[in-house]
Amino acid sequence: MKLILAIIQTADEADTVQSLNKEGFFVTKLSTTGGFLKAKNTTLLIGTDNAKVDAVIAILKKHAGHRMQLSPVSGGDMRIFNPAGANMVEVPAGGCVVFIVDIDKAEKF
Ligand code: 2BA
Repeated sequence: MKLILAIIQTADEADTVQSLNKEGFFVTKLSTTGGFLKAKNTTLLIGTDNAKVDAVIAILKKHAGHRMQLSPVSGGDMRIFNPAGANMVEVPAGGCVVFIVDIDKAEKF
């Protein structure tokens, strides 16, 4: 068994946890703070079988990994035209730091 500790952006928490739960994974959420930037983040604790670690990583990558996403802007040179009518700009989002730890034994009482 493994314990996966995933530090994610709090904005990505809802989608990530919902997707993990939907796939049958148990998750504990901790409200945490980065020691360097002092910004709030979220740490997920996920205990799972060794064979399912890659499935968890795939979900974390999809919902919490580094990506570019469109965000509305009111002006500036970086504006691009969006067919939906709004002025949008691509901004970096997400980011996930993962630690995977061997667990000798896990029990529930
Ligand atoms: P990341 O490396 O993507 O780390 C994002 C957050 O993940 C960190 O927030 C921290 O909460 C956690 N984290 C990352 N690596 C960790 C580790 N080895 N052990 C425990 N927790 C870890 P922050 O500490 O606020 O860092 C925010 C960003 O600032 C980092 O992004 C990195 O780009 C930079 N950074 C952090 N510490 C640094 C340092 N000592 N020197 C230079 N840059 C640093």
